[in-house]
Amino acid sequence: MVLVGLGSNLDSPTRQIDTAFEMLESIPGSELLSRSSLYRSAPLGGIEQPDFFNAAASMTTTLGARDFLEQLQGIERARGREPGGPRWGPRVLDLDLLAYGDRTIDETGLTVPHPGIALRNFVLLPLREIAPDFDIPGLGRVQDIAVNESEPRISRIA
Ligand code: A4P
Ligand code: MG
Repeated sequence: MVLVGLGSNLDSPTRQIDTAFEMLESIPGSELLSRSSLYRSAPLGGIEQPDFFNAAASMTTTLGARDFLEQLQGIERARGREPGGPRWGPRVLDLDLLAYGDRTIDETGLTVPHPGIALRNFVLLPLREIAPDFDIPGLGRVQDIAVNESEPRISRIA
């Protein structure tokens, strides 16, 4: 199973997330298993920008991790994501490969599990809905990873 994090804070974010789920369904050799609710949260990272909308998906794929990430990046581009832009800055669509089965990968341009998982409620809360028993390499079961009490506000909206 692979886990994907979705985020958007520009250009009708809720519509961006809906469209992104549809586009995930069309990745070759892959199947969308489940999608989480949508969450709205304050931006993390200190840049002044609109609230983010986040969600997560669980999928299966026959693609390798790098090919799968390239598919995610292709979807980001197709949605008009501009290359460059500040780290943690605003974006039309951000798709992160959160986990790829039980694999641990640390290569240029590909770190799996995604290093932000345990630090971010906007990742953890949607993941708890769709994959509570999933064992994230190095972190353990999703439902056992503590939420970050000091992180800014987050609410489930749909
Ligand atoms: N990359 C390496 N591993 C991965 C992976 N597992 N998944 C590389 C996705 N990408 C991976 O990504 C930069 C590079 O990371 C890519 O070229 C890829 O090869 P990016 O998405 O272009 O850069 P980024 O998003 O600016 O950086 P980063 O560190 O991925 O930031 P995040 O984690 O995406 O954070 N606040 C709220 N509330 N909600 C959010 O969703 N998102 C961000 C962006 C900031 N604050 C937020 C949110
Ligand atoms: Mg990213």
